[in-house]
Amino acid sequence: MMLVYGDLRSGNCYKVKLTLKLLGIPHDWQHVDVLAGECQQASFLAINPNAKIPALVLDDGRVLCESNAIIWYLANEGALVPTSAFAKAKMFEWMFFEQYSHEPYIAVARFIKHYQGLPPARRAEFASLQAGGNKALTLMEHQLSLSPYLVGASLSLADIALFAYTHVADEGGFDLSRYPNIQAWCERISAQPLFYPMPMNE
Ligand SMILES: N[C@@H](CCC(=O)N[C@@H](CS)C(=O)NCC(=O)O)C(=O)O
Repeated sequence: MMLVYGDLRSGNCYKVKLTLKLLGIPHDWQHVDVLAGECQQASFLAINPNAKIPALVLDDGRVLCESNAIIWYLANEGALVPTSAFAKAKMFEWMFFEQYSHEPYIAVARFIKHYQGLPPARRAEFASLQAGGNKALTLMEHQLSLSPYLVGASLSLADIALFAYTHVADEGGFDLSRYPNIQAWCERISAQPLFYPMPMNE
């Protein structure tokens, strides 16, 4: 059975769990406590020398890292992947956007505020992340005023990748009440029959 190394407090790991659950894929999950520094331990570095979770280990021992590569592998051209070449490319556009223009602001602000308790030494950095995070949310809000999901009428990996940190963006100081279309989209995703919620406030 495939094995995922991850910590469900991390949006990057949670998106892997959510994809597995939505697709009903049997798997084992090995908790790696990112806050306790377990990614830096030799036993984990043997799996991912980049010292980051999530990491997926297949039955034959092959390892796949990077959350969006993992969910792409898991989805395997199935229900969470659009069929036309252009729509598929739009899905990847949003997934690359997530890693470069969304996660570096929203996930980091969340870490500083929610997990580090906004220490004085990081307050200026925290404040500087707000503009980038709100820009990303504004772009999503616009797209979601045009279509129920980020790529048209159906749930895709783009939604899963961006839902992971967006739905807990308030923990990073972002006011989601400013983004009604994002809020409605979060509710739409949470209403999926096989939806799996992120464990909260751990
Ligand atoms: N681009 C990577 C980012 C992975 C990443 O940054 N993971 C964090 C947790 S969210 C991590 O493992 N950090 C290791 C550490 O802080 O020691 C992905 O999408 O998988």
